[in-house]
Amino acid sequence: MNRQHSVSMEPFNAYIDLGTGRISPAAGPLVRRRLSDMHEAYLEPPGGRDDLVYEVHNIDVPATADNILSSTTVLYPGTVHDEYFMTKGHFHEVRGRAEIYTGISGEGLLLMATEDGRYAVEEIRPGAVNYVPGGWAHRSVNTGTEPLAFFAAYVGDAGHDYATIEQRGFPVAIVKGAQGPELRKNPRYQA
Ligand code: PAN
Ligand code: ZN
Repeated sequence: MNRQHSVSMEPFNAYIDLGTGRISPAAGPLVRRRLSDMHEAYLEPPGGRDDLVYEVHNIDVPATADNILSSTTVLYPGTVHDEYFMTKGHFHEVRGRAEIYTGISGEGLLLMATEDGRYAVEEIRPGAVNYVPGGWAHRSVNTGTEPLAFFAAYVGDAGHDYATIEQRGFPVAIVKGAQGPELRKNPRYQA
């Protein structure tokens, strides 16, 4: 069969600074999240603090199933009480949509959870490729002392469901222990 697909885009490059994780020149919108955008995410609220927690540098393509959306996230080091700085975390609105992360710089953990309360933790570091299957909510956590940067790519129609995590939380939190990162049960978690 000789079906022709209508061509609607031109090929292009984007450039990631492998030191900082930033994409420059900007290839799409930059999202910045501060503690005030996510104070309910931490086990204990951050009080009057309003630190910049992370930036998402997007590569702008239409959010359709024909495209692959991608971005880098730069997650700054820090803690709220003893809980490491982290992203809001989300399910994909289209639950079956998978995602790939790959570490660029710094060190951290990727916390994942299903709606029925299973969870998994994998490291994010340069060279690690994290495969997040459909149905797993995901949140990244900076457990190091430098910014954590990673690249993410996913099917364009996935969408982001933040509300489910805002309401139920993740089953565990990642906190700074005497020997390094530890998991702590989230007492407010609702399966
Ligand atoms: C990532 C995340 C990014 C920021 O690109 O969107 O790390 O985290 P939140 O979206 O949870 O604030 C991704 O998983 N996209 O689907
Ligand atoms: Zn995602």
